Amino acid sequence: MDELDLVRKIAPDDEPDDFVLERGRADLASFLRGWQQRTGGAEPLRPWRMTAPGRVADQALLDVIEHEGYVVLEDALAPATVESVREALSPHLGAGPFGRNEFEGFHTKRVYSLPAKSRAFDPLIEDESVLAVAETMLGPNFLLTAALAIEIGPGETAQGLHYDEAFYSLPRPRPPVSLSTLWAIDDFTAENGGTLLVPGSHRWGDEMPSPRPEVVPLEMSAGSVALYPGTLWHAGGANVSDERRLGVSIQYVVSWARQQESYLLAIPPKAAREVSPRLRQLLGYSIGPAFMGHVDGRHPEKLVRADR
Ligand SMILES: O=C(O)CCC(=O)C(=O)O
Repeated sequence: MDELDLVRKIAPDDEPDDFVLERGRADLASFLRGWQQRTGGAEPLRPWRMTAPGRVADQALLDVIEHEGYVVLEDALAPATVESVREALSPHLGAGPFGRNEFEGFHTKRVYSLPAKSRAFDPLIEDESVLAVAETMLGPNFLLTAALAIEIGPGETAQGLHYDEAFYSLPRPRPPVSLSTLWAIDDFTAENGGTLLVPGSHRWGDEMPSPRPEVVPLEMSAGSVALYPGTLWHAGGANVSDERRLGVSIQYVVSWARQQESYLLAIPPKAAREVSPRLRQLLGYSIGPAFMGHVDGRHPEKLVRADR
């Protein structure tokens, strides 16, 4: 079989219909209308913080990310969803070890590979507002690259500043190849380890400017989510409180990059049948243009369906 035969065999008309997802997008005007209705127009739109606009990405939201390097959607999760995430994590965190190095944090617990552990995390991973931003930023067929919980305990010191896609050796400045989200399961405060962000640092070149610019602590209530490109410099904050700070980090990447977590091993075909088609696609049971990800010349979805 030559290369063209392969393309004909697996893409695009060989793709299952539910892989081509059409999502409605609200325009700026309708976002602002909704926001004004919720706030009575009384509250000014702060530059980097918004009330979750519902299940849409919006140019206003993308503009804030582009300008500031991050945005916070407040109250993006219902309290019941926050609690179900906390419950799903509790057995893993209770028993789980602390970090193994400075980066993971010696007073911090991490639970990796969340989609392999519970369906409680799916509403976060599949949040339509986040996915719409990801699609605009990363293009079609983007993938999940990491999904982990981070519980910063009392006594933790601040993590080293870094950006999440540093391991892709691509010269900066450049557009991001990944989108990071950080969901607050506890309130994030400046005292309990709220993430330290460097506004505008997504535009930096390869070197960190000197002197080091000011960091801003990410303060947000439980149920909120921060979105930032994988090029934004940030760090977990020091926890000088006596409470733990639980967050869930979910990251997406362009379709052509290797995922950080090996989801096809963590959620093999038999288990993948039990998750939604959209999540399967994000895990990597999908084809990136033109035929990246094929299995023996076929769409991976066929393997999942056949493996009964
Ligand atoms: O949990 C946080 O606040 C961020 C941690 C972080 O950036 C990381 O571990 O890569």
